[in-house]
Amino acid sequence: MTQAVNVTITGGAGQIGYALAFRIAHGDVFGPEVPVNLHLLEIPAGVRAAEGVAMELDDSAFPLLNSVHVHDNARSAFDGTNMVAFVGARPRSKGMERADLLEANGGIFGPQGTALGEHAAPDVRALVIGNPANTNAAILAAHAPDIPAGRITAMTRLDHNRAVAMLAKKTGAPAAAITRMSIWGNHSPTQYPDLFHALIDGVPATEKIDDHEWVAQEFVPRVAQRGTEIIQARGASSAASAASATIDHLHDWVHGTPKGDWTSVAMPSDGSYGVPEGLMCSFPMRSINGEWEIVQGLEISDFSQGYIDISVEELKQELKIVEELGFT
Ligand code: NAX
Repeated sequence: MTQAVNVTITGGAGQIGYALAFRIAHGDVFGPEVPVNLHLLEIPAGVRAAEGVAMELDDSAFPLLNSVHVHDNARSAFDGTNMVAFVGARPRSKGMERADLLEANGGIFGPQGTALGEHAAPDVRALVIGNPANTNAAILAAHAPDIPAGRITAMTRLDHNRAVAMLAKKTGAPAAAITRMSIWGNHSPTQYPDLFHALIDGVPATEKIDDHEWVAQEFVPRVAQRGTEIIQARGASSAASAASATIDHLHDWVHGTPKGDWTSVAMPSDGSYGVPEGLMCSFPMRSINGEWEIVQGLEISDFSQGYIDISVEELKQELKIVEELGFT
């Protein structure tokens, strides 16, 4: 057996954490040869519940689960960690302004970024799921300047998977036949799911969907609002699908994206496609040798550019607020 990896989940007792921990313990990220030490970080009020999750993980007798630890402080939770899923965040409460939400989360992701930078293993990979995910990741990165830029990411894989599923339903193709979907911008209602480079069984999706009306009126808004649709039906926000998307992101990061395909990841821009350098923006992304690389050379129509510009503008505004608050 190879050496065990340390994986930390923040918010480990929450709904997403509860679904995610079991998938990681089962070996769904690193594969069947790599044992895992799982670390669950919670706020003090969540520690007892996290202990319950740890008990259930023990009771599952996963062959790959080396150990489970519950933490109430970031320093011990990140000590020697190789991978962190940042799920725990401050949710938006009724009447809360965006600036208040960003401030509350800055108070979480600033100190957690410092702890990550000081205690994580040199090869750490971080994925922020907790909202507002892109800007939380930007705050985290600003507090961990020694971690290479591409090692701190934010999740748009759930949006990506939702877009694949919606195109599959529309065309009658199985989800597995759809490749090269892209999510651009912010993980927020301004995100732009882009099917203009997508393939269905290797054939451009635009040969089946040449209807901009459907894209503008149905596809883009429904992908962006899918989270609300789930809440209305389930009475709770997406959890298993969010955990599954987290697994997909982390799995592809470690093992690479399938040949000929790509996925969507929010990472600091290198200036590609005119997105300001450093902005934590979602792009079509390939994973090669364990590193994310922005897919280059895609032709962006005026139709698509209009959407991308709006989302990038929102990201710039969020960043400006947290800069003014002193978090970056
Ligand atoms: P829950 O409220 O069920 O769980 C969150 C957990 O985090 C709680 O147990 C809480 O005690 C813990 N927590 C809060 N602050 C913490 C801190 N400072 N350190 C450690 N733990 C802390 O929420 P859940 O449904 O699991 O969602 C978690 C986050 O994911 C939310 O911010 C949510 O908005 C976000 N989502 C992001 C998605 C994405 O695609 N990027 C999709 C799903 C989800 O909406």
